[in-house]
Amino acid sequence: MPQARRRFLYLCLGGSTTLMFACSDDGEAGDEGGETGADEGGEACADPFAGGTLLASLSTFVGEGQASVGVAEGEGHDGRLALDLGTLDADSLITANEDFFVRTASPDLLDLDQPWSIAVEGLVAAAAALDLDALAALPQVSRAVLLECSGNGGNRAYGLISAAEWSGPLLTDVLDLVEVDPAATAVLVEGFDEHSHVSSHSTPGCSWVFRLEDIAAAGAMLATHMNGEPLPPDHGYPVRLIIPGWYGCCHAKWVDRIRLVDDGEPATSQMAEFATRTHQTQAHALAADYSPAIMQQAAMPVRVEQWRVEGELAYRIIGILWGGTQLTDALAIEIDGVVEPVEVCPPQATNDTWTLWSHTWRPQAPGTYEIRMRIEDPAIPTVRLDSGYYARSIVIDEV
Ligand SMILES: Nc1nc2c(c(=O)[nH]1)N[C@H]1C(S)=C(S)[C@@H](COP(=O)(O)O)O[C@H]1N2
Ligand SMILES: [Mo]
Repeated sequence: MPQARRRFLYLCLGGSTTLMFACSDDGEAGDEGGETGADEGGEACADPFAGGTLLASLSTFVGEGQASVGVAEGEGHDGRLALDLGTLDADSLITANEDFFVRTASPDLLDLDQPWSIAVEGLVAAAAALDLDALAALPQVSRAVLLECSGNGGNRAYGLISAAEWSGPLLTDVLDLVEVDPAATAVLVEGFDEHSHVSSHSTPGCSWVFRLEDIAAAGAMLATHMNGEPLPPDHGYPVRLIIPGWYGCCHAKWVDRIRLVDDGEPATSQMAEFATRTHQTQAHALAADYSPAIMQQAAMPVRVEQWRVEGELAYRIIGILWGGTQLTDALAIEIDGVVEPVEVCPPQATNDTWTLWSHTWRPQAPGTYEIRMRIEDPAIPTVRLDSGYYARSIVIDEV
């Protein structure tokens, strides 16, 4: 069986309902069009390294820090764990719960001895307290969704990014349990954040204001499960917000308050703290002036493999493509100023989570090479990508 076909099957077997739907959708498209789909996947994704030998795998990029990569550090508000992206493969595109990046570990002042309750207040006919049974009684949805911290960077080898399958009720269904005042235009979702150890360098607290139409369009959910397990403590047990496509800072963990508000609502301190990193034009005073904190389409290499194929050395650059709001086949790679298209196979099938790609490379001389990705489609915004934010450099010793 060609390797590409195996990879495609791995993707389908990833344990995700959404991915399985994506696969069967692809299959149907293939049946109709006769071009793509699982059966033809092997041919479509020819493997230029078939029969070759993998000699080495380089995943240390020049000038990057390894802080908390694969090893949890700090506690409470300073608790961090970064995912080791160098090991990412087609069968680990859903991150295991214990490997999923952590930004803020479980608050030690969280009282889980009391039954959990979410206060729903503000512009509602009557304030309510929702317990976990009320959430469990609603229709449950499951969705593979990638989270990236808006502060993800080279200091942690870009490891503040991971994907999991989240399950729970839609936030819109939760709001239907209360009588929302017609004057309400937005909803503030807040998570518990009382730590006995207070961070020296970032503001504790996690609340964000979302327009009602944005939570409906994104399919925001109050997740109680992660990869089929109750949420782990560091990921928001017992309930967190998941708003597919938005930066991590919007996904409040340990959600205990939901407030219906109007356009006069001030921005929260997190909205101000993350204004630059979520690409706002400024830290606006009013929440209504913030644009949705969505992750634009982005891509970067995660490792460079050295192969011997038919007696020759060749390199295979493996990377990820994530974010964005529409599918693209316009990925391109720029190595020291030379741009080439990247054929992503199997192609990007969702913007909810990441897609792996690989690219064959034959550097002409040993040296340090900068790798930058591009999306060659002017209709797709890529402000962060184009700024060079995800450019990574690798040392090649042998050609
Ligand atoms: N209550 C609470 N929720 C929070 C945070 C926080 O500090 N407190 N951090 C946010 C940020 S900045 C990110 S990137 C994500 C990370 O989610 P994870 O730790 O499950 O990966 O959680 C968000 N939710
Ligand atoms: Mo974040």
